[in-house]
Amino acid sequence: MDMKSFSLEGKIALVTGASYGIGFAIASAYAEAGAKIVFNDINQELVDKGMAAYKEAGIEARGYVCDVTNEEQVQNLIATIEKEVGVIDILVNNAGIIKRIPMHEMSADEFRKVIDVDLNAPFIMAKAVIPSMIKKGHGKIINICSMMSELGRETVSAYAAAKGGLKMLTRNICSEYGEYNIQCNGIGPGYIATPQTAPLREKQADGSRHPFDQFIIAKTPAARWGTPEDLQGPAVFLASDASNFVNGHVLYVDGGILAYIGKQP
Ligand code: NAP
Ligand code: GCO
Repeated sequence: MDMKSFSLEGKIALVTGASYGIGFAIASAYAEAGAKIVFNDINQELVDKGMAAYKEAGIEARGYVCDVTNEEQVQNLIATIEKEVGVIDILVNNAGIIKRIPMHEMSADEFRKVIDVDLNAPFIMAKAVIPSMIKKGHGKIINICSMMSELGRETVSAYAAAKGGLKMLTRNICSEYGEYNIQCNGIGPGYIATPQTAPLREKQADGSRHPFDQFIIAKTPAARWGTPEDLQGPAVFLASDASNFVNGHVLYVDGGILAYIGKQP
């Protein structure tokens, strides 16, 4: 086997919402594998924070302000990247939000907002890059899904609805564009230690672990939270030629959560 098929040398990768956390870790791995990195975030402050972090890691990245839910801004972003950097080979739909509110207390606007960022935006982004990918003769689209693409839990109805929908959008992009040599796959991270999950790991007043923290450790055969770095190898694989016949798949990177019934009492 030619190990060069795992290389991203010469590829252009756009990772959304990649100033920190999972997106930053994935983009950093892509840079190490040889890709040129482009990222966006919701405001200038976050883009500046991201630019400083990439610089510190020795990565030459380009950052743009763009709200992924705004189709006009997204179309402008893609046109600018094509002009300033080139046609995008790899798109990672990473930007996301969560609202933890019991469903019967959630307003329809709050529900819509989550669906907008976590489901409508990946559609808007993918729609914007696919025409150039078709012309170029290949493309990789990677949607960051979730445990909630498969499982429910209290307070995350909108997030679960969006991430379940994102799994099906992944399969549909595969179905519709596979013939153009475009592969669309998902990554389903387990519980990963990032600012998004910080409230679930906060220490209790007496210094003990948050009950949700204990619950996740018990629910994960690996007996730990994941790190953004745990997602790097799978993300490089799905962006590289080594996965050219992998399409419409969600690769769960969860320390075994989905395989496990839970600790017996
Ligand atoms: P995150 O807080 O979800 O970071 C995502 C980034 O996207 C942030 O910089 C965020 O900005 C940005 N963003 C939000 N709305 C945006 C918009 N409309 N346009 C552009 N950018 C926007 O952190 P994360 O934990 O690294 O999560 C990354 C992805 O992985 C998300 O899709 C998340 O759902 C998914 N995920 C996370 C976990 C986990 O355990 N952490 C597990 C499974 C899946 P702000 O900082 O202003 O919000
Ligand atoms: C939650 C968490 C999760 C994770 C992740 C799991 O409140 O349950 O935030 O939804 O972030 O998406 O894969």
